[in-house]
Amino acid sequence: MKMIRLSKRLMLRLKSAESVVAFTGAGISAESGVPTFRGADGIWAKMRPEELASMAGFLKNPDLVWQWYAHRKRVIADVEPNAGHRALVDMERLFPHVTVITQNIDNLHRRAGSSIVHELHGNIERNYCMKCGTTYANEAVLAAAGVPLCDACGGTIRPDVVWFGEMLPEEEWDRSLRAAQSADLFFSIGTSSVVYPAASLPLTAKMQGAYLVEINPEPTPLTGRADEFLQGPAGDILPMICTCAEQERRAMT
Ligand code: BV8
Ligand code: ZN
Repeated sequence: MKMIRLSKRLMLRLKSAESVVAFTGAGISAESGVPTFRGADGIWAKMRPEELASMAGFLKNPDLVWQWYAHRKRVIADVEPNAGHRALVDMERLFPHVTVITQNIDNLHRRAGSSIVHELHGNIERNYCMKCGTTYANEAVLAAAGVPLCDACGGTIRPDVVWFGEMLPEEEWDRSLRAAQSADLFFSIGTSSVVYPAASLPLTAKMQGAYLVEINPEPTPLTGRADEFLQGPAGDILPMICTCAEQERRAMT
């Protein structure tokens, strides 16, 4: 594991921070075995997001879209949270307020034990009828051959995720915006920062005075605006940040 040096400014923020936000994308789940979107082996390498993760795509070919979500549901059911997810849980021991804002639909932050998780793009473990709203767990929809239909009204069931062109869940968005606006320290972790409005949150936080740290093995459109860029895998860097924060904050007591 490549040693990463944290700047004096970050050490000072780790010592004094009250409210910390961790904003995550597919990269934090890569080390669990969940393919990213735009990575080389990424899902999108083979298909265009708009085609599958959109109402137009679903109406055009519901079978293909359901096969794709059924595949991702099975992949995600077989993986476990990794050291990166666990480090964000550990942060709750070190800082008074820790908020996870995620673009991931894989439920791994909840499974790791994070207390406050705002899912901006939904959750692949939830499904609902587009006609009457009845909700369904994965067991029920994965048992169906082809496109699952609602027992109550015969309507078509869809995964409870946000498709391109769809609004984000209002409450999750409002809470995420408030958390970003009151953060002392904002980590942008494992995201290519290209999908909006989610990608606007890091700069919203910075404009409100947060110290903005990006964690990613590759630079992104955000890198030039971040206060600090820690280049490497989240599963290595986040536990290291927890160790440093513990030392800095212990020195305080
Ligand atoms: C909306 C759920 C409005 C479904 C998802 C032009 C300009 C700006 C915006 C737009 C535009 N044209 C269209 C838009 C809007 C569009 C958008 O932003 N498009 C982009 C592509 C330009 N946004 C929308 O449509 C949003 N809705 O705008 O509604 C509206 C207004 C009025 C009325 C009605 C509507 C909805 C967007 C949500 C779509 N749903 N997911 C599903 O998953 O199936 S988006 C999905 O893709 C993810 O949730 C995530 O947000 C995104 C993928 O990005 P990342 O998670 O960052 O993953 P990626 O693979 O790209 O990057 C991984 C990174 O990790 C890499 O940088 C890699 O280096 C790094 N990494 C790899 N390994 C590691 C690592 N990092 C750390 N550790 C490692 N080990
Ligand atoms: Zn129904």
